[in-house]
Order: sequence, then C-alpha cells, then structure tokens
Amino acid sequence: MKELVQKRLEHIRKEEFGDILRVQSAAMKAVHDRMWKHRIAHLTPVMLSTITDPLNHSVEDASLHYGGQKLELTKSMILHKQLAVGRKDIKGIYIVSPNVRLERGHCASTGRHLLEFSQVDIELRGASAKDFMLFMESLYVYVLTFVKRECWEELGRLGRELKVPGAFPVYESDALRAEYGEDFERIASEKAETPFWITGYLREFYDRQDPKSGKHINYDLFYPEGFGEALSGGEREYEYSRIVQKMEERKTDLSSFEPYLEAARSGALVPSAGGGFGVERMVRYLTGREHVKDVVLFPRVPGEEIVF
Ligand code: ASN
Repeated sequence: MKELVQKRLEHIRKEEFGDILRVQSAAMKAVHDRMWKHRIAHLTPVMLSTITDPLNHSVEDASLHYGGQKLELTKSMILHKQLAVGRKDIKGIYIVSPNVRLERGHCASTGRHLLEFSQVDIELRGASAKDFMLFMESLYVYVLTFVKRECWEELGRLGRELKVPGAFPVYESDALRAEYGEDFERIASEKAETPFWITGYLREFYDRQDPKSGKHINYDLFYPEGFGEALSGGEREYEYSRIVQKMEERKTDLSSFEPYLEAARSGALVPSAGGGFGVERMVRYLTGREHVKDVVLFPRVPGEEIVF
C-alpha cells in the first residue's frame, strides 16, 4: 500500500502537470465562451438515474440500489439530453458530464480509455447532422486558436506544435473499412494530418437511421496523428415506434427503458442532433501526451488499482 501511495503521489506531483492543467483550463474556458455566444444552455450533470446510455459495447455493471430503486451510474447523458431539448425555449444544451464505464481490461492499452471520464455532451434542438458537424468544427477551431494564443509558452515547454485546421474531410465508414479493414479508425487517424469525420455507423438505437435508405445518420470526429476518436454523435430517433423497432433489432430489454419509452410515447422527444467529446482526450491531443492518464491527476485506468 505504502509504495502504491508514493507512486500515485509522484504522479500528482509531476512537473508537467502545471502546463497541462493550464492548457485544459484554457480549452474549457474557450468551450464555455463559445457555448455562451451561441446561447447553448449549460446543464449540471446527472450521475444517478433509472436509465442511461446502453452503449455500443458491453461493460461491467455500474448500478446501485437506493430507496427501493435500481439506479445506474451515468454512462452518457444521451437520453437526458433528448428530454432536455424537448423544451421549446431551448436552442441547445451542453453538460460537462462525468461518465462511468467499467471497461474490460483490454481497453488499458488504447491510450484513450478511463473507467471514469468527462465528456462535453451537446445536443441541438431541431438540428441536422450537417448543422451539428458545422457547429462542432467551428467550436474546435475556436478552442485550438484560443489555446495556441493563450498557452504558447506551456505548449512550447511540452514540445507540442498545434495546427489550426481549415477543412474537415468526411469519410464513409464502409469505404474506409473496405480500404483498411476492421482497424480503419486507427489507421485513418495515424495517416491524417487534420481532424476528420467518419459517418454512417451501425450502433445504438438512439442514432437516427433513415427508414428509406437505411443510412445511419451519425458521425465520429477523429484527431489526426494517431490520437484517435474525439467525439461521437448523430441525429436522433424521436418517434416512439422507430425507437421500439430499433431497440427490438438490437435485442434491448425494453422494460429497462420504460420511463424513456413512456416519454417518447407521449411525444416528449423532438428532432435533434448532438454529440459528445471527451475532455481528457482533447487535452491529451492538445498537449501531445501518450495516454489519457498522463493528463489526469486521478486517472482510473482499466486494470489498475484505484488508490485515491
Ligand atoms: N455523447 C454521445 C452522443 O451524444 C453518446 C455517447 O457518449 N455514447 O451521441
């Protein structure tokens, strides 16, 4: 125990954290400023709920019992985001949202996974995929420009040179898969010199699928230089019958989403598009560190003992 405590203290005291945390502070200030400018409302996070994101991959159970209810720790606030933008007076919302995803061991080596992380989770009422992608591109350029200007000394000491992108190329996931195989995301990110989008993923029920063409109207944003996925999101399903159909196709247990389904049945959901980007991944990219754990004082790395 003693040795482990010392090891963790060494991590907390690492000299470079001064610069890394300064970059993080600048990036988050830029995010909040941008949201303010666009009248996107800041919501406080939800950490306990009867419903949470089913995710696209399986993780270990993170639920608890309280007051006779089974409550889930938030994996993402996607379902709450949809409920929130049902308000007519809201143009969009964002949350700096803590997410708990008890990933299985293999995620330790990706450099991008933590059991607990924060994402800036955004949803725009009435928006299309295109609207959201443009919004995100301008946010990204704004953050990068701000960090470069305000933190040039810190970035210099960290040995990091950042380029502000012009265009954001868009690729279809099927086309990249055909070119590079199953590992297409990693390969495309390693080859890229600017951030880029990949669209058209088959995944959770809440991302919209065009009923006629069968196209999945969703997207991921990727960092260049091998830093991998930055954001995922999509247009949303909001009609009760479509949601049930998509859940059934995915063999989802409908009863565990009953409050959400009841809301959908009563017409509480509206068209929207959104997405979320991980704060730690963004800071890792901005500072050019190897692993997300290098930018977090108290990282929860899959497979590593938690001390503090
Ligand atoms: N934040 C994502 C979205 O808006 C969902 C997620 O984190 N799995 O689509």
